Amino acid sequence: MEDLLRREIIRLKEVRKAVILAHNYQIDEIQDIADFTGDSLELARRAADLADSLEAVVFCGVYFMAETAAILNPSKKIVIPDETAGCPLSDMITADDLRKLKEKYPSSPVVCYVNSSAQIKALSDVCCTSSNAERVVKYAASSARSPVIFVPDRNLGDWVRRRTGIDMIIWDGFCPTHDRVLPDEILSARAAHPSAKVLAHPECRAAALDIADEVASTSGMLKIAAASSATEFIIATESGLVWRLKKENPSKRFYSASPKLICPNMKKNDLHKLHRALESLEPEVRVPEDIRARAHAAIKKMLSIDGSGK
Ligand code: CIZ
Repeated sequence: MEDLLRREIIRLKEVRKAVILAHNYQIDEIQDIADFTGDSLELARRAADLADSLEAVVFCGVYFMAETAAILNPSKKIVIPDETAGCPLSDMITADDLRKLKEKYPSSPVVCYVNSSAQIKALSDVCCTSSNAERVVKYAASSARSPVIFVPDRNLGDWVRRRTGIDMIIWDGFCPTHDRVLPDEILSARAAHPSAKVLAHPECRAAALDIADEVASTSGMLKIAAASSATEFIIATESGLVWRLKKENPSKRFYSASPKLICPNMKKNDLHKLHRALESLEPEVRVPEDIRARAHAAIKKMLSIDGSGK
């Protein structure tokens, strides 16, 4: 049955001239059938570089990621298998909240984490990802004398502030999946696997980051795991990445730092919904042109600061 569904997905993909992009946190079956798996920036770049012969992108991730792909590539149809796959972190700040903050600190540059809505990106000077946040904030600070406004993730903002000493006004948002990982859970995982290296995502709390061996984005973790002489790793980020880490490093072992590291929104897309999305090319993700153009400027600014992206 599943095989039939997979074959149908591959057939429809050809018929629709579509490409399937999947985030590193998607379920295993989706990662396996996708044309490309990556973090939100890598996926958005793929979406922006599509061959002219392709007409649609089925974006398997959460809404803001598909929106980022739509911002970068207005000429293609961007479809998401489940449009209710939202991001509580991105919902923790509204455009009004950010407008008020900008009024309060009119000379402060605004840096927004990619986990934000198109409206928030449109109100920001520059966007960042978890791997380039430090570089982007340093750039923003060098271009102004006022503190840098950072939205919406307090843990990533705090991590950058602690690394750089830059004066920052940090919004109090958080990713519920990463924020609930407790240092004690990491310590127990380490006790069970004493030679494992702990890799933690900067969306985790400071107390968890402080006991990690390395703090990295998902693309950073993939690079570290591949290059390291260590053979065991405890992974403090959403569990979907463990699948890809194992696949790309079959001789190494990976353990999730906590059973809580499952994002319910990332797990909403499945093969049936992917099939339906390919069949109907719905639900489509659209961004109004005035917002898209301004959000695009904030993303382009990031790319110019960090030419290599993630
Ligand atoms: O940028 C992304 O895709 C996210 C949300 C996390 C990461 O570190 O890749």
